[in-house]
Amino acid sequence: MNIPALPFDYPLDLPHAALVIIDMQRDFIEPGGFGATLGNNVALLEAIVPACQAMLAAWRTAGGLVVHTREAHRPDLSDCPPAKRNRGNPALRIGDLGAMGAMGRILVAGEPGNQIIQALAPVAGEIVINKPGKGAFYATGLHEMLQQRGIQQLLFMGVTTEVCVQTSMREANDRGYDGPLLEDCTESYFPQFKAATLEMVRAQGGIVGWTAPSTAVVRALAAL
Ligand code: TIU
Repeated sequence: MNIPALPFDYPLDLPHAALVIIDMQRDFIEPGGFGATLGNNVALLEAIVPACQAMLAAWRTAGGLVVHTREAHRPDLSDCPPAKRNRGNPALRIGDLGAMGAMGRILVAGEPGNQIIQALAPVAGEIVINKPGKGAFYATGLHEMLQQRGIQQLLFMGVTTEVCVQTSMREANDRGYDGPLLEDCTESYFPQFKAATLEMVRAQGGIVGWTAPSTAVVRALAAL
């Protein structure tokens, strides 16, 4: 199945492919969460949710494997080094109680803000991983889970484009996976960073991977 993509068409092999949804959690998408406390406009990120829903629905209908990640630390923060915690707003660090309190402790597993948004909630049979780093492969066992299932291709979506999505895509590339970044299903708090990331992923003949609109994948899946 050829997906129209850049820098050239992508040969999708559905039984060996997984859709990886990076960190579509309340912390980043909803007001009062970690993203907002860093001073970001979370409405930018919320705008991709309908496209993500359509892509996820089409992928599920086609029977593709889905991986959801959450940026999440243990409650004792033993997996959050000072190099990560001592960043951003000094009054609101990872592990602190968020601004309004309703989202719970920032980027801590099990807290309300750490849940994947309702619109993209995982269903039975899908892989859900908590990741302590920006990349989905660091300290998660994801590579082994994908190897057990014979997965070789990864389609990426989620937030934020230049931080956790790009890091995960580069980690995947080094581990032998390839695939497209779905350009309308990823977003950054900085539109220029999203644009630059799309460019750098597909530059130099696809040095990191491909970029494609999710509608191209949805159309190809519908024609199966
Ligand atoms: N998931 C992810 O990208 N984590 C971040 O902290 N991103 C920011 O852009 N801050």
